[in-house]
Amino acid sequence: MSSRSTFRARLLVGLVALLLPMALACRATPVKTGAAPAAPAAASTAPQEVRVYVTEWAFTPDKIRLPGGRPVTLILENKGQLDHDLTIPALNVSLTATAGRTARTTVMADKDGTYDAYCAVTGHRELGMRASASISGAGTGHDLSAHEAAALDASAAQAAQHVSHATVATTATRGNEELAYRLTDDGVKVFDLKAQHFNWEVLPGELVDAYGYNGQVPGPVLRVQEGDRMRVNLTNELPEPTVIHFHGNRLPNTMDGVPDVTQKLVHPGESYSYEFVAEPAGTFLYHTHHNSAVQEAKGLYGMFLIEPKDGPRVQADKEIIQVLSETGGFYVINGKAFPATEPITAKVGERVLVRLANLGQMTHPMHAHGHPFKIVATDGYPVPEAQALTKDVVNIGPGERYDILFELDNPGTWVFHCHILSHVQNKGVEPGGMITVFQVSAT
Ligand SMILES: [Cu+2]
Repeated sequence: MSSRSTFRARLLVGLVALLLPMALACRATPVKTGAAPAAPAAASTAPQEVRVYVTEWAFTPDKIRLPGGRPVTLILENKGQLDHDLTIPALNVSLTATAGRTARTTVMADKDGTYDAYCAVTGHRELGMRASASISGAGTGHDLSAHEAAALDASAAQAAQHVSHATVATTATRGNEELAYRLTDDGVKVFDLKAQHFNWEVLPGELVDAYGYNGQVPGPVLRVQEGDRMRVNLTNELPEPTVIHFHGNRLPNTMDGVPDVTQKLVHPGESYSYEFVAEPAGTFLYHTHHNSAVQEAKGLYGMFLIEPKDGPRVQADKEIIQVLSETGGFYVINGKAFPATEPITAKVGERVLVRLANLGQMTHPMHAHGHPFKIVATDGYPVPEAQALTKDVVNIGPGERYDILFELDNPGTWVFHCHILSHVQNKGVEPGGMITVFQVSAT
């Protein structure tokens, strides 16, 4: 080292010592941002900000670079739907950012090296939330060159762009939105469905050619009460004819939606109305019944829920809908492949009802970690309590529905997934596909 840089290093170390007695007294111990120096004269000893983005199930960047020998403010920005932390044992860092929030801490990084970093929330490390933190320049009072600072900024900016893109992808497009109805003067609940052709994002940046109702895969949820008179207006905006079949519920033959058997095809630009009394109560479906192997696989399906008129059959704190399918070469739950599938969050002591439906063309053995579940309804029909099987795998075939009830008593990050292991891949890469993270918090 040249005498000039040695002198500069000593000067910087001296300045740090002068301005940061607390930080130096507890080296490698996080100090509150408030304790960081507000020293306009010493730009190089102001904490260097290092921003890390976190989402399910990754840190960006996953190779975190920290300048050594000076205070560093670590900023953890959580763009995900679950709480996460950034834990770096070697630096005594344990920084928690709740979903959608940002947290920060200032540390002195004074030992060169590369250290393990991860999310310490139970199960998250195992799901791939690992990173490394590299410190360089410790002991020299090394201040980042303009070039290094610019490189760090650029990588943070790139990370920001990357993560915000992912966030848009996983939250801006969702299926299963509950469809509002209009009530006519004579008490008919009217729903409007448009069959449309669009691109659907199954994974961040991964668009598949889709057909769907009202721009969604699965289409919007139709929820009514047993005994309601309902009308569904279908408008065909597809480049080909279509129809709707209501699947599982009782209805007049003329409303069954089978082309050339009960009705004529609805051609592009045409509309057709289905009207019937909703019965019985249960978990039912609606889907196309024309050119089905193409149209249904592209996403022309949705949930049709008829609630019992005398209140729910099963008391649950939370209802989750999961529609399985294979779309555009991806194995999807509610139109998304893991890690874009929506996590289920609940607390110990809660009861979670999952309405599981299969609108794909394959059978999927869905397996729950951590908790068994009770099968409380099959194809919409209630299972008498004495016959309700307790299982941790339910094999669901095309067109079937199972209502399964979890009684949560085991905190942790569990997964609920298809046990055909090529179905938990995205085009051959594991993990992906039909996996949902089931986050059970202790309180
Ligand atoms: Cu499967």
